[in-house]
Amino acid sequence: MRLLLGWIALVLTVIGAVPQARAETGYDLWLRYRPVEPEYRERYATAFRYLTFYVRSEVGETARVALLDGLYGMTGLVPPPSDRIGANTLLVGTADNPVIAALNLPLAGLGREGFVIRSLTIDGHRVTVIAANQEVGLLYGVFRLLRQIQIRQPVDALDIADAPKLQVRILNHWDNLDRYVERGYAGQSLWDWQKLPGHLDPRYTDYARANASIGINGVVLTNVNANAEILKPVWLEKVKALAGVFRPWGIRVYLTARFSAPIEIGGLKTADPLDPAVQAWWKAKADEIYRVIPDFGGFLVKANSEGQPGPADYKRSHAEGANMLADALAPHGGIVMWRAFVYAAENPEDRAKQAYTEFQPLDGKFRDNVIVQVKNGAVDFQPREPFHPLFGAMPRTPLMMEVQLTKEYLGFATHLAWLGPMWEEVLQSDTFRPKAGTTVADVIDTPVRPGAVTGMAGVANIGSDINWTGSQFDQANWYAFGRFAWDPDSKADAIAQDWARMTWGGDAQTVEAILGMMRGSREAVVDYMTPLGLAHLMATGHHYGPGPWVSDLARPEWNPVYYHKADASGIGFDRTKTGSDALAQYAAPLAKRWGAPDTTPENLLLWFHHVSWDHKMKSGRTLWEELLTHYDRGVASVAAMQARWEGLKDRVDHRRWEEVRDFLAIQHDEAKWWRDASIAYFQSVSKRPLPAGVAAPAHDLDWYKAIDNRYAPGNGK
Ligand code: BDP
Repeated sequence: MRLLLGWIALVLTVIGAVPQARAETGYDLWLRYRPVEPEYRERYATAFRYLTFYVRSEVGETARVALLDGLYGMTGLVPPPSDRIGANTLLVGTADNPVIAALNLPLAGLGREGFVIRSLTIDGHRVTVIAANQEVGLLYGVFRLLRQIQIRQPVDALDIADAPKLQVRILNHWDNLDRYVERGYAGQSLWDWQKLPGHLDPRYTDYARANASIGINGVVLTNVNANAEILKPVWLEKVKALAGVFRPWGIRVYLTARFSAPIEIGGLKTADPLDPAVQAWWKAKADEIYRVIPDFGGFLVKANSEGQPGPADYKRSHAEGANMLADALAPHGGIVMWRAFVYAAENPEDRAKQAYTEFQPLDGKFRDNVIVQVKNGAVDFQPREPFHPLFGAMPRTPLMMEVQLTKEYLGFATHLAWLGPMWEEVLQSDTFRPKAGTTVADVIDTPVRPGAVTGMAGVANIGSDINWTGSQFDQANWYAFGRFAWDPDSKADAIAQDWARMTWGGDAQTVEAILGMMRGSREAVVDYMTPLGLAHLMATGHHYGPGPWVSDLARPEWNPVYYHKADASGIGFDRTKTGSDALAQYAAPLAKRWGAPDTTPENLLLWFHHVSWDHKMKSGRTLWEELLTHYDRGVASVAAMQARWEGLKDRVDHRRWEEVRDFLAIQHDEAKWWRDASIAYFQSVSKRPLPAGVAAPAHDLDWYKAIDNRYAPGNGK
């Protein structure tokens, strides 16, 4: 017995001594709010000893509770409410409150969602103020103040004024009504439609809180490959229930609109956008939606792409289709996000060109409440693509950028790939339109006319998994999306730093190691999957693993061989004048720079050029050797991440640590799989030997070709 008690005591001591050992699942995301270290506790507890929070509405109340929740978690104290402003008061309120108004804070230019956080002296007392024009601004201000504490910043000389640069900061959920998530690697859809509206899963609130904490203010609930059912009354009641949970967090709901809905659920014979009966049907539908959900955000539409119905079915343009829906929503203040991700299986034009060809001539033809949603690159969410040529090419049309958080083409949830650098790379690309120095970020955050809608969309990576995103590190991509949508000029590294500290704890050594892993992780994926500007070499359908040899699919552009065009002479897609001339869709200085192999950045070389296997690279190696170097570097980078993570074993709670360790091991195996399969295939085409020191693939090409992963998750249905 004594021995047993001794053991219990020992175990308790150990647990007490190593608080990191407590199992965490990742459910708390970057909002862990663990107690701050003793040396910080006094500082934060003192600064916010009392709270004066002027609440006017549901959103204000949400902000107040979120604040108390965070402060309590981190300092162990709940500041008592106080109606007189004395020393160490945290004062929170909107500009229409006389106490706030009297402070003359610079709120004028900050709009609905902006806020000011300031350290002030009022009547000789040190006070901290969070002020905003609307209560939703207070919500964002509260999360910003909490972040200061989470990352252990001083709070005694605060002077922050901030507002989002984009209006619509929205997640696109590719969620089907049966809870299957297209390209989802994190379990089922969060939306438990069958139990809605009767049961509101508390997770909806946790989800909304996480979004609000990073400024996301819109959610498209349904898949772009749309189902008209969602527009039926019984489903709208379910949507209303979700909208009710999200509203206090400043979030609006949107739906995808299936273009053929008037036929499928309306009993009409046509969905022709110029047909008065069709127009009347959509108007009535919009009126009905707004009766149920007065602050409904609007529609997201994928039309005439990958088999979806659309205006072209009636020989109408995308503008005619979008405008018809826009007119139905306009009286209620709703918007249409019309996707430019358009390519048709019947169209022989280079797939990278089709969106521009179709949309650029429509510049200026869309209603004011239409925003065209453009993917970051011209093909399809590849590990690396040059920015989409439509950015800067439609100066009279609002454009929003769409990025993919869910890693369909970057190894699913088990590959650690921090996407911040990819988004920063695209956003900071110079479009040269209308002049040098106009970045993609400038294009999307400068309204095309005063008040014109702006935005950014992220294809969600969120599902029912306990850790939300399928892996701990994919939470960083959700987090980063919010931060970039708030400020497209953000720096990925600064975001990673905040995320790492909030998610894994404040200790500098841990954060540095995690940042070291994150920084190079996207490039590692590029290296072992699609180096030097290659793209779309993934296996058919599910896109899990390599399939560069695939050449037997019905349409040319479904086949990886279409994208790499490797033959005995060389490899790469000629998009110059001698080839598809997709380059002509970019501004002249870029077309010129990228028009010759020598002036094209090597990381885009094979996107634009078909070059010989013996082409001399800057390193002095031939292209063939360079390709091999990249494959090896990719695998080595994953091994380096594993080594770093090993070093964090006792610094990170065990459950999350083990999950990451296991996923890195999977990633390492799969990086080798990519490397070996790619080398085996390209060697069969290039007929070049492997230089000394480059390991031969573990198996022959047929072995890789025979791999069948037909049940890999997330495949489109
Ligand atoms: C592709 C996905 C497909 C989506 C499509 C889209 O494979 O599942 O429906 O994008 O964005 O990359 O519409």
